[in-house]
Amino acid sequence: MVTRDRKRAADELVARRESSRDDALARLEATAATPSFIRPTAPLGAVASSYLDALLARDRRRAVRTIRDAVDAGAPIKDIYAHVLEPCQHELGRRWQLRQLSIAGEHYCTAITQMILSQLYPLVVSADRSGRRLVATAVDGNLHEIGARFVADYFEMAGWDTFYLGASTPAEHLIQEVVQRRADVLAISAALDDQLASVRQVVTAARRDDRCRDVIVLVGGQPFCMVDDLWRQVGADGSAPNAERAVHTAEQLLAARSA
Ligand code: B12
Repeated sequence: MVTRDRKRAADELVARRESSRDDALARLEATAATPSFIRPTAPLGAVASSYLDALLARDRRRAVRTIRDAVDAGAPIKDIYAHVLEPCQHELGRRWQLRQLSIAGEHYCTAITQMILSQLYPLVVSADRSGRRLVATAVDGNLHEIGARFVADYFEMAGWDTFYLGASTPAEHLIQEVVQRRADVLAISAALDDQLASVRQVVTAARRDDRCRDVIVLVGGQPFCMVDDLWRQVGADGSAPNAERAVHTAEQLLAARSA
């Protein structure tokens, strides 16, 4: 009896593994069909290409120099974010999924991008302050911190005071922070479908807390880029496909609220 149960359990495990391997292969094929995120004819396309080359060559000094040269040549910081750093990060993901880049390689490249974001930060702080306040983070379980960081930096460039909490902030602690910072907007980021439950948990916690009554909740990240009204389904006030549009959405929602 025990042996038969074990055999059935083993058969189920193999079947599950095979179907998840099939899913993984299907995803791989879909990614193979995705063209590179680096297009030499796009704005700052040549810089993006050189930056990616330097990352893949594991040449940190060249990567830093490439960005510094672009800034010195007058490239706006927003363009460096949107046309160099973001497509290069997405391209690393594509290559990782195609197994052209190891996990160690992706970690190395991402660490350089994070270092560069820190170096650029003094240029991100805008002289004109709007008096508005933002708390931004990746939801509980989400280790992808760069999307929320981009969002925070764009709000900072628009004159907001921003409080960026990094990766994986548990809902309860996040709500406390929103209250203590007197945030006008809470921006939360998810990268995978299985992080949507955490998103919903934060939105529900914010809605239940009277102190967050006036807080606008924005959600974003990959899953929200794939399904148009997913933000509505998780109970948020809005979403945006990128950091630039996130600022517009927040400002529109605030203006509509005070009209
Ligand atoms: C670096 C990286 C990691 C790093 C993150 C390190 C770090 N410190 O951040 C590590 C190694 C931890 C990691 C782990 C995993 N990763 Co990963 N990762 C990436 C990668 C290559 C880059 C992410 C990044 O930096 N993007 C750059 C930012 C700027 O772009 P963005 O996140 O899209 O954000 C923009 C918009 O989405 C939007 N946005 C984002 N957040 C918000 C929030 C709001 C409110 C708004 C309005 C807008 C907004 O604006 C941003 C700026 O314009 C991506 C590839 C990709 N396509 O993004 C894969 C990727 C996201 N990872 C993936 C996977 C599968 C994983 C793992 C499951 C792998 C594994 N088996 O362990 C784990 C999951 C970990 C976890 N629990 O979260 C997949 C997800 C596929 C999916 N959606 O199902 C991707 C897409 C790779 C791929 N091609 O398959 N990863």
